[in-house]
Amino acid sequence: PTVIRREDYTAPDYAIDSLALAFDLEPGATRVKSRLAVAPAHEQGSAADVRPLKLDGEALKLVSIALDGQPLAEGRDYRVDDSGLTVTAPPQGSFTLEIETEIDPKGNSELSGLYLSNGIFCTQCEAEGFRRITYFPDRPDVLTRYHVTIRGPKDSCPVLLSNGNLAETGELSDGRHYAVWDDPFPKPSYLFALVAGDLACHEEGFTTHSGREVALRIYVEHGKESRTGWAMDSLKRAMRWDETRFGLEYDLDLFNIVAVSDFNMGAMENKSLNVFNDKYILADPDTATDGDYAGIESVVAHEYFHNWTGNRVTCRDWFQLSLKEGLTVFRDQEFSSDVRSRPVERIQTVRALRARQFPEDAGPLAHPVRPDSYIEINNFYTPTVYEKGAEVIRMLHSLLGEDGFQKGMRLYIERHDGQAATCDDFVAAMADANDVDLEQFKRWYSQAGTPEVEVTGAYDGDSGTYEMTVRQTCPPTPGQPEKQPLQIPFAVGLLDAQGQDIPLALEGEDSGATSATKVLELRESEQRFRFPGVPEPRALSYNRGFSAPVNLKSEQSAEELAFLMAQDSDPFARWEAGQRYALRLLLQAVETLQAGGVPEFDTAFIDAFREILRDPQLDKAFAAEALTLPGESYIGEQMQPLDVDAIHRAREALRRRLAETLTDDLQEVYTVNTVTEAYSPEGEQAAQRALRNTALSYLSALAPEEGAALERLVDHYHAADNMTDRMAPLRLLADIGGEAAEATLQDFHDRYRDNDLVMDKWLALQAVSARPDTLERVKALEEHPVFSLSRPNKVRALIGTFVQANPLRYHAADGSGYRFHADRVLTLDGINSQIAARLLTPLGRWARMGEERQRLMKAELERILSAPDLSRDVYEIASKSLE
Ligand code: HT7
Ligand code: ZN
Repeated sequence: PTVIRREDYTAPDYAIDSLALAFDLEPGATRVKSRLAVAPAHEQGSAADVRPLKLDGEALKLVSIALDGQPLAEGRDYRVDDSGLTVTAPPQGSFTLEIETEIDPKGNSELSGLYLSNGIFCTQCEAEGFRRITYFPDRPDVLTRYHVTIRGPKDSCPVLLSNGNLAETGELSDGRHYAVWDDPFPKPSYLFALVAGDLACHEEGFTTHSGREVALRIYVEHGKESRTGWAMDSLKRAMRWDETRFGLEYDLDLFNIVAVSDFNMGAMENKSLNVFNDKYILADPDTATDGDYAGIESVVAHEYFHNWTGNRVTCRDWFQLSLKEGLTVFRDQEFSSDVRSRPVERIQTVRALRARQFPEDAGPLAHPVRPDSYIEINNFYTPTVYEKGAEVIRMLHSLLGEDGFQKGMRLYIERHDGQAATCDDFVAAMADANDVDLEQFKRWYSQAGTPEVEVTGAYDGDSGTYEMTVRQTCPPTPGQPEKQPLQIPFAVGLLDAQGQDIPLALEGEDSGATSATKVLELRESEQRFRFPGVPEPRALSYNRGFSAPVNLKSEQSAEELAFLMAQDSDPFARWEAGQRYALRLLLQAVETLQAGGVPEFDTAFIDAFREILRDPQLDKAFAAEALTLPGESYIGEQMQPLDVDAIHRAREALRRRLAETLTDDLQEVYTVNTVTEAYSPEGEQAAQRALRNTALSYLSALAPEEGAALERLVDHYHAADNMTDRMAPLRLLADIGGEAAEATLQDFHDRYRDNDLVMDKWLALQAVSARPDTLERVKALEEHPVFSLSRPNKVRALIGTFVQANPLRYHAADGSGYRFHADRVLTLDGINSQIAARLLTPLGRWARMGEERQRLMKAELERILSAPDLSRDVYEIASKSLE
């Protein structure tokens, strides 16, 4: 397959000033007529300057093509191949091209282009789905005005939607009707959308800051409308927040959201017609957890925020994807931090970054935030582009401050509104607005790998000076053996013996610059920073707030970590100290278990846990995070070869030790945090549930298979009046197994068998179970009527959960997990190659395993690679995974 390289970018030869599209909807044979107003994008001094017009197209049946009203002849005027259609010798100057194609929405199992989701016509065009609808320059730097006519049956498609404003509706013969939509904003083809079906609508209004009345409509399948309230509320709050914090207002009179049940990702920001996976719209207390509510709030906000960062200013090419995604993730994270608890949001973000992006950056698929090449762009919607991309934006925010960052945003939008821009354009706007040099900072966009930072400190009692030496390195990644130093904002603090922050100013700075947290600017491989006039510190607190996405190499003593865990004024650093301490104990326990011993755990750590449990001042959501041990996958990232059994046993041993020693405190926390008011998904109530369910989890580690602990879980489940409290014990029961667990799982199944989203939870609960027979169970569940390989949510819930979130059973020593995994990837590749490729990535982490597992994993990758008719998507991931 062809490798597309960033350095080969060339501007388009033609502009498409307007596009009229007319759809005649039929499930198996939809006709699409298009009229393109084509104009040369380059000076054409003579006929010799005229270039061929290349249009992308895939899986299309060409019905007719005419230029300025004259039919074209294949061979003479145009040629067609697998990737598109070329008009070989167009006339000089502007012209009109009319094309008719036929497509098959019903047979479109890729869910890219126009497809049917449970009888609803819907589109997904990012990144390259528009070419599966009609022939067109399907690239983000071709911005066009769209005029769309949709004709369809009135009974099955009473709702006909596209982007922009509704211009006209009317009746047709044979029970059909039509709607015409006009989008006044030129847009790239990836933002085109069409939806047609029998949908229920929840409508409310929003008045923008400047007084524009906007109709907000959320469309869902009938019967689901009662679950749209939270999404609507989230949308309104997001719209207001974007006005207040970023000064960005909505620009049309209508904003539509449609939720469908079959969707390749979470949601899509099509101009004024966002299309969502049901999962990120539908919620009520009985069926959605607090986490689901938070997810909906953030994804609804994320897609809305794209209206400015992505749609009004879009990407020049797909290498610039992080320009819109990194920035928009940063914006949705800030929204969540402003409306929820900032420290808890930061902790959860970092947990996710470490679980997904750090492993990617350390593996065979590592790539820069702005990649240099790809075979299939769909493979680059990655944690690196999204989440590390957001960290890069956050570092700019740290370096420039809120005012400086917003100045940069204003300049960026002023310069590039209505354009397709690059990551360099964004950084240039930030630099110019603040009159700073960000050349070195740009390395964050081009250099892959997670940097490592090592800090050592020395105190000179005579002069009262603390000197910090900071070294940075970055490990080699594929194609990048050598790395250069990065510009890193690195936040540090010093704590005195009482746990108070020591006010800090760097040598040479005036006293006005003194602060409790100092953001050091790292630029070289090794730098020294001197803080004069300070008392001897008791502990050093670094990378406060996770100011940079780096790994810390520095060793801190157990005492220092326990002290920071109890005292650090920076909540993130306080949580981090607990994680580092826990990780150290767990890795020691793994070694002990491997040597046949019985692990022991520091009482200082257990005491620190007790302090957290007993601290009434502590935010409960923070306490829940602080009491959660690092997960098995994250522990596994810190060791090589990875021993999944020992890790599981070590973590269980620490959980049990904590539960046994702190039983009374856990019981107390469990009891006092019972929520008695009517359900609300946020605030103190959600925090109480998080803390109470964390306590429940520890208490279940007390001889879980018998007596009181088991009873408590079953009672908790039956007493619950909301999904959060039902899921928490059920997840624990699924690990324990036995009669009580089976009965409760059956109860859950029977109660929710008609709710698609809840059945996904039921599948996932069983796929993540630590029980030895989990793989057999997963295979049995594939036969359940609710499961289908053609439905991405089902695949993710059952197979995705097993291969990504159950290291213990996935890495079974006999290779059965790997074999199952490869089999499903191969079958799925013939159905939906995007989903198959995403599912495949865990096989690429073979280098972390012991010899025998490495051999088994590589053999499966080779088996995949040798299969006939492999998609580009799967080929790229499998071949890179073996390099
Ligand atoms: N910009 C979107 C990314 C996307 C996507 C969404 C749904 C299905 C397929 C997709 N391919 C790419 C979603 C976002 O990041 O906001
Ligand atoms: Zn996005």
